[in-house]
Amino acid sequence: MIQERKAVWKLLLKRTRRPLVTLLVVAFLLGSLSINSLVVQGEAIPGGTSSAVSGDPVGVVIGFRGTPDRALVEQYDGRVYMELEMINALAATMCFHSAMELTRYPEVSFVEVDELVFSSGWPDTAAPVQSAGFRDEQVVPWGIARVFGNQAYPFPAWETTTGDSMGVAILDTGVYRDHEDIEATGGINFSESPGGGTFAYEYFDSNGHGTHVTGIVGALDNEIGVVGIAPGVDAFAVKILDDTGLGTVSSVINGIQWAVQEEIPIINMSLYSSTYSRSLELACNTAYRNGHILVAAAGNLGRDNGRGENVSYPAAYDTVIAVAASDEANQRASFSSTGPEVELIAPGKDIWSTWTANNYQLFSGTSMASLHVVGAAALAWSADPDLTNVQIRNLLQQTAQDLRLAEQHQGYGLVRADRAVEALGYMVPPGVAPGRGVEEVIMEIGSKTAYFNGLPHEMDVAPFIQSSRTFVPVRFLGEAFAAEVDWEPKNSRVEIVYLRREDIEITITIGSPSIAVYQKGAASTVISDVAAFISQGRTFLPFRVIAEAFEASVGYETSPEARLVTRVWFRQ
Ligand SMILES: [Ca+2]
Ligand SMILES: [Ca+2]
Repeated sequence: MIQERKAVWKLLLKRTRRPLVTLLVVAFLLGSLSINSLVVQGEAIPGGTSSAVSGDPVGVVIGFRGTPDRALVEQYDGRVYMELEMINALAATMCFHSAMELTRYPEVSFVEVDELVFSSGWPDTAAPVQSAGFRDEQVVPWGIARVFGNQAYPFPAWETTTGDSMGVAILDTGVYRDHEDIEATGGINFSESPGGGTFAYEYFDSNGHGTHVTGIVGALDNEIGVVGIAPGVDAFAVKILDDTGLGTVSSVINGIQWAVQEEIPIINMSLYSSTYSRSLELACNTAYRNGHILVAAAGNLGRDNGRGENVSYPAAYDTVIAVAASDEANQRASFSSTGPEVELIAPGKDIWSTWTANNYQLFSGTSMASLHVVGAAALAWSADPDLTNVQIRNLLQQTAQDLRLAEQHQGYGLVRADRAVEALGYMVPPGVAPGRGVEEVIMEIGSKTAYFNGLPHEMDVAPFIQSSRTFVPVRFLGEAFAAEVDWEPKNSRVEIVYLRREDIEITITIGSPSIAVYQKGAASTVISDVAAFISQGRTFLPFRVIAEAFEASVGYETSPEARLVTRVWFRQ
C-alpha cells in the first residue's frame, strides 16, 4: 500500500491554501452567479442558464454526509449516472430546482453543477505531423534534456532508475497504445466517447492529447522517435476526456477513484476548469491523504504581461501540484497561468512527443509541463519507494532550479529530475521516532527556521505571539507530531480542523476556544483561553494545547532584557 508510511517524517508543505468554501448552491439561490456551462448526460449546453430556469434536467453532483441516498435523488426524479463512492456523492441529471430542494435535507452536504473540464494543450498546427525524421534516429526533446539540467543523453539519473514499474495514471483522452515508441500498461474509459472502433481497447485515443502527454513521461528509450523522462514507468491511460478533449468533473473524479482503487501512485491531470468544484477538491484531498501524488496543468489562462491570478482547477487545490509552462529560453510561456498557487514550472512550449497513428507532433500547453513534473516524481519515487507523497513533493520543491522569474510565475522554480534523484540520500533527517514525529522541536518566535532534533528546518511562516499565546500553523504541527491534518468546511466562515495520529484525534473549530481531544478511547474537551484562527490562508493553532494533547512536554525561553518569549520548544 502506498499510504504505508515506513518513514513517518512528513515534510512541511510550504504552501497552504484554505479550501474554498464558496457554496455554489447559495450563489445560485441568490441569483448572483451565471452558469457558464451545464451538462446533460455528458453533453455540453453552453450558456445554459435558461435551461436551468425552465426546469430542464442538468448534470449535478450531490454530496452526502454519509452513504449516498440514491432513493432520495430518485424521489426527486433524478437519474443517477455515476456513483462517486470516494467522496460519498452521486452524479445525476435532474431538474435544477429539484436539485436545490435536496439541499434542505440534513444528510445532503452540497449540490453543485457537474461542470465541464478541458484538456490543456494544443498542437502547433503550423508544424506538420512528422514521422519519417523520427524513425531514423531517436531525438531527445529540449524539455527532457532541460529537466536533467541539460546533461548529455543518456542521463546519469537513469543509472539509478528509469522509473521502473512506477505506476502513473494519466487522466486524459486515452492513448494510442499501438504506438511503436510507447508501452501502455493498461487503462480504462470513463469518457462519453465509445472508444475502440477498429481498435480492441476502449481507452483508444483518437484526439492525440493523451498520447502526446504519455510520451513525455514514458516514451521508450530505443533507436527511434522521442524519449520520455522516465521510460520505465507503467503508464495507465484513464480516458476521462472524450475525443474532443472535453470531460466533466464527475468523470475526473471517477478517474481519480479508479487510480486510488488500483493503487497507482502518481495521478496526472493535464486538464482544467475555471470553476471551483467542491466535489473535485474532495476527491483530490482523499487521493492525497491516501498517499498519491497529484500533478496538474496550472492552466493556459496567463496574460502576456504575466499579471493576474488565474491558476485553474484542479491545479489550484492545495493537494495538487500546479505546474506552469516554460519555453526553451527558460521564460514563462505567455499562455501559462499565474498566481500564488503555481508550485513548479516545467517545459511546456514547442514540445515534441508521440501522437496518434504512430506519428509525432509538436504541442504547447501547461498539459505538457505537468508531465515533466510527473517524470521527475516517478524517477525519485521509484528510486526510494519508502518516501511518502508529501516527501516527494517537498523534494521536488527543494531541488527545483530558480529561474529568477516571479514567484507567481515559477513557484519554487524549474523541476529538476537530476537533482531530485541526487538529493534522495539526504531526505530523511535522523532521530525521527516512527509514528511519533520529531523528538525535539525548537522554534524561535518570528523566525521561519525551526530546529528538528537540532537540525534547521524551514517553515513557510514564523510562529508568533498573540494574546500571550504562541500560535503555529497547523501544517507545521501536523508534520512535527507526525499527525494527519484534515479539514471540514462547515459554511463560508467556520471550518473544523482535525489532527490525527493513531489513537489520538484533536478537533479544533476555528473561532472557538473549545478543543475536543479524543485520546486512547476517552473523549475530553479542553477549553483554551484563545481560539484558533485563519490568517493569510493558513490556520493557526494555540501551540500549547495541541502539544499537550500529543503528550509532549512544552517549554519557553524568555529574553532577560525584554522579558519576552523568544523560543518555544517541545519534546516527546
Ligand atoms: Ca524512443
Ligand atoms: Ca495546488
